[in-house]
Amino acid sequence: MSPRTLLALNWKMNKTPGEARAWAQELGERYEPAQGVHLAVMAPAISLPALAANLPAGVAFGAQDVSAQESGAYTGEISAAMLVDVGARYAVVGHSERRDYHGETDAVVAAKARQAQAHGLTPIVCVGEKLDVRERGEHVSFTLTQLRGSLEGIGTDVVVAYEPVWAIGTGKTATAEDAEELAAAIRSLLSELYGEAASELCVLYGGSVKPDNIASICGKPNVNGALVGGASLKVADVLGMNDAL
Ligand code: 3PY
Repeated sequence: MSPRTLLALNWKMNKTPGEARAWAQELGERYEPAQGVHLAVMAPAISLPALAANLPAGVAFGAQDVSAQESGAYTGEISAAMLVDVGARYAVVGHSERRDYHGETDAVVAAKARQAQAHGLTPIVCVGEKLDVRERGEHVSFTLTQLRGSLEGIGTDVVVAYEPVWAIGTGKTATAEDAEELAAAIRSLLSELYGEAASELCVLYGGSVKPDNIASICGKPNVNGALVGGASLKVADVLGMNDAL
């Protein structure tokens, strides 16, 4: 059985709680679930209660990060237990913006993913190479090494997002073939780590996904959906992507 399609939205640091509420209400008025497509919104933590109260039934939500710690003297951190308490189902970990701007290593990413899983959240583990790595032809080995380190001690309730850094926020999108090359390599690594369960896991592509390119990228055999940045902010674009899948 192939995994169902996950359309995961990454709002990044956009929308106030009031704007999140209005977005969720607008979605509720216009959203028609697409067969086999699971929609989930990754929002700033402060907006999660607004999503919990206003998203239409069947649409999940999650956080863009989670602490690697259980609780205690970690000023500014948000714990997995806090996210679960507001109804979150997912936590993105290891987005390239956190790896770059907050110095998160593979070991930190794995610790966050373990903490998420320990509380029943599904981590969405992000990996992907920068442009110089791709230009040297080392993108597959780089991404798999990053993934192996980021999955240390992680069980099978996990989603992997391949996001080439050169395609994030640049308007440049990987071709569907580029996405499939890495998704297939990721699936092989998941098979080595998890055996047959790997065929059921979602491998997403992320990086400048929009309504007009999502179908070709997600039409590839090893790509089970997308993690979407800019095009996740307008309900019309989200409906366009949902319908295209
Ligand atoms: C993008 O599409 O820019 C993303 O970073 C999605 O996570």
